[in-house]
Amino acid sequence: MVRIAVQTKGRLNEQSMELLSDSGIKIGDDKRKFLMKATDFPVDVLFLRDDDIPQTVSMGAADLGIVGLNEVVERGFDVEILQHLGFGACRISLAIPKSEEYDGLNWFQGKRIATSYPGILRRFFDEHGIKSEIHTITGSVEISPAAGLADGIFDIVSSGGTLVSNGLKEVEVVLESDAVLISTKPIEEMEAGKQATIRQLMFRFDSVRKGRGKKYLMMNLPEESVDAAIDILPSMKSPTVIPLAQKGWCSLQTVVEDKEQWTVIEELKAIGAEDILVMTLDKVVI
Ligand code: PRT
Ligand code: ZN
Repeated sequence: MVRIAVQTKGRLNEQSMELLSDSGIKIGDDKRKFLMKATDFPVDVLFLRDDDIPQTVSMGAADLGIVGLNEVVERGFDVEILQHLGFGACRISLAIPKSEEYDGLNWFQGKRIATSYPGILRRFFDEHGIKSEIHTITGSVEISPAAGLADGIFDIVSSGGTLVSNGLKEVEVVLESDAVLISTKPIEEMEAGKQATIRQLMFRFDSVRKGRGKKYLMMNLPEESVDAAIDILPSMKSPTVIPLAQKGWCSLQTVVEDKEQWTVIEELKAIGAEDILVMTLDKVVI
């Protein structure tokens, strides 16, 4: 049995559970239980605060964990990063009041910086020879400059909206983060049964991730436009082209990124594509 630690509630919980469920790992939704067994896969899920996941995994109380890279780096426990999971993207950045003129890292010399990530910040400042007072606070770091508690902050930024609404500007990105799958030790060192389950799990996570943000396109196309279509389409290998009963026409099928679907559709229409179908992709198994 492989035990995987997941955030109980918070920003990563929903997407972690969705990833497990899309990977065929179903567990009940009894919110009172902190440990739940999957019904059809040799996995149980341990629910924890995200802060506790790296340590729990490093101690071996869970074999795997899904947690933000920021927590892994901050806590510094000895764990392996097996996979980036492609959600929970954010960065940890230094920010200062927007009225301040910023002329580089030296701005931070001798300043007071509020953060919930003192470990990462201390290392970054040490590497760059910056001596400043780091104030560790949990809770709303972004209000500390306006409250007169700090000159700047070091905090998680996603859209940047929180900084703007607190009169701050982002001046240095120190760490780019997303949710990662961590393990107690390298897979090769695990016992054979666990190893097989973990590899199976990683394969499923990877397939689910590859299917996200993609669409499957099907269209009818004049045969003489196939070369032009291949130039437009950034398909996985090359698009599938099937002759149609109607002479001179074929059916072309391919996969495109969500974000480029409209541009691709417009370009395909311009070279004569008709009856374009856009379908949601569930998984991509390569
Ligand atoms: O209760 P528990 O300890 O488990 O959870 P938590 O409150 O410590 O963490 P939670 O649930 O807020 O975040 C979990 C993880 O989500 C973080 O460790 C990051 O890896 C990731 N993540 C991704 C984020 C954000 N995006 C994010 N935007 N975590 C926090 N934020 C906050 C940020 O602190 C700031 O207050 O959102 C605000 C900034 O957002 P923007 O969009 O205004 O820039
Ligand atoms: Zn936390």
